Amino acid sequence: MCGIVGIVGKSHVNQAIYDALTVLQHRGQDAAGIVTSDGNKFCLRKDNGLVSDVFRTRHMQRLVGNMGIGHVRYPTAGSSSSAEAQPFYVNSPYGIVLAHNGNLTNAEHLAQDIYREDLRHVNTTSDSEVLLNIFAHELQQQGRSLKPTPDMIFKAIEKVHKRARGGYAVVAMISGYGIVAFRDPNGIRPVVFGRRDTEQGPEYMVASESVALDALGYKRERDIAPGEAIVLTEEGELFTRLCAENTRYTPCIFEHVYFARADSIIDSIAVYKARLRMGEKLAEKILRERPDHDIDVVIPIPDTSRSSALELANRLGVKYREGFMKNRYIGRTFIMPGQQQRKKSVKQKLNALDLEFRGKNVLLVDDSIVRGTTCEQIIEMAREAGARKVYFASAAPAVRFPNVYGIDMPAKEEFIAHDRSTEEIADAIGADWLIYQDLDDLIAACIEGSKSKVREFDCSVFNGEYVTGDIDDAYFNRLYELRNDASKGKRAAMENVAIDLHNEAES
Ligand code: PIN
Repeated sequence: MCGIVGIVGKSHVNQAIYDALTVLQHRGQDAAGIVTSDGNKFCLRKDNGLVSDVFRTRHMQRLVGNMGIGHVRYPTAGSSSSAEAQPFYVNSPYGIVLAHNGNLTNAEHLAQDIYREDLRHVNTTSDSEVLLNIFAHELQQQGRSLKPTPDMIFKAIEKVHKRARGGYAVVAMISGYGIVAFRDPNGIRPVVFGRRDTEQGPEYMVASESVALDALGYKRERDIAPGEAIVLTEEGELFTRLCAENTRYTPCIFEHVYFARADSIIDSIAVYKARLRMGEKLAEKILRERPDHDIDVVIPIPDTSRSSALELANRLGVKYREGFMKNRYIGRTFIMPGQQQRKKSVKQKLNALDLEFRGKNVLLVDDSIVRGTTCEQIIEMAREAGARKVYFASAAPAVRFPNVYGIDMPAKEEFIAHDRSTEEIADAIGADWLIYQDLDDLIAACIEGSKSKVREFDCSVFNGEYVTGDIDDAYFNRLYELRNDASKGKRAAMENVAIDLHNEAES
């Protein structure tokens, strides 16, 4: 998962983009980048690390200009080297930089086309660089002119949608001209824009989540629609156009389950409200399955599940207690790719408050169960803290299928729910009872009570139905090679060798 931001302002935007990226930091902690446009020159800083590590005063001072774009990265495919940090840059037909959130499912095929047909060169395995080159090529096809027109840009984006498959929310900047943002025809990944009025005229901002607009004092205008593009010029003009045929509004439901911040509004759905309703629905299911349950206390596994656990407890009429305390100064999972290290980190992150567990039947609530490794350890911690019975509820259904639209999930075989029934999963994680949210209830929780036009979602991680319709076994096999823990370890080792060689060469 990644976060994107773009601002066309009336004064230097470096600080504002930095601040927006820190607000979007939960979407990716692996790398960060900012590009600003100063006249006809781009100023770029990007590297691996958290926003606060990547940008020092000296970098910020160099990032001058009244418009710019930024990115925080969580790696999805390929390597996680700093060369693949975003934004990417091309210098033809204009100076263009681009950052995106999502994943192109036909990136390999497109990379070959770029080389053979478009006669362009991509220097990394990043699908963002592929997307940038496709966009640049299609813009070039619109004819020669010193600056593009909105019409040329929209026509190029129409072509991009015809060639690209997958989920993508994109922000790009054309040197000396303006910012462009667009969203895939299914609206899988979120992107929203807002406006702030100043004495010099309006300033515009696009971002992955509305919470970034709030923090910077921008008023949320609306989400960018599936297949829609917006052009924001340096002069403060705004143009929009629907650039795809056959659009379908099927955003990723996992944003609401876990990824997005609770205070964001995505596709006119308040994420916080959706999570409260997830708790409500879970409570109804519990009461259906065990009307005479013996739950003494509901305890969330911090942080995401708090809102659903709270409403679940309310509905059951059972106490809600904070039984786990989280150390906020740990949690960068990207430095621990292997299973062993992942196991070790849970105890460092969470501590159980014995007094909330001793002698009680506890219902632990988490947003989802993916590998099942952390929940297994948490259940063990609850027992060590003296719980009599440990029940476990997941605010989402069982995760059984890989995500192909930008969420870095393990290979199919690594999901705890792979080839297991709910009872078998309960056994495997050591729970006395396991309750999963039903998919219909999850969908209803996101939609009910909102003003959203969304009526369906991409729920592929739960039901294996991929809304782009282009995912086959061959794709999964390639994904498996990239994502299983063994190959991740191997890749990390190879990267280390490369770093060692580089260091040797430098010393
Ligand atoms: C919680 C995020 N959430 C916790 C992500 C763990 C699955 N895991 C998905 C549960 S928070 S496991 O936002 O960081 O607070 O099933 O793989 O063990």
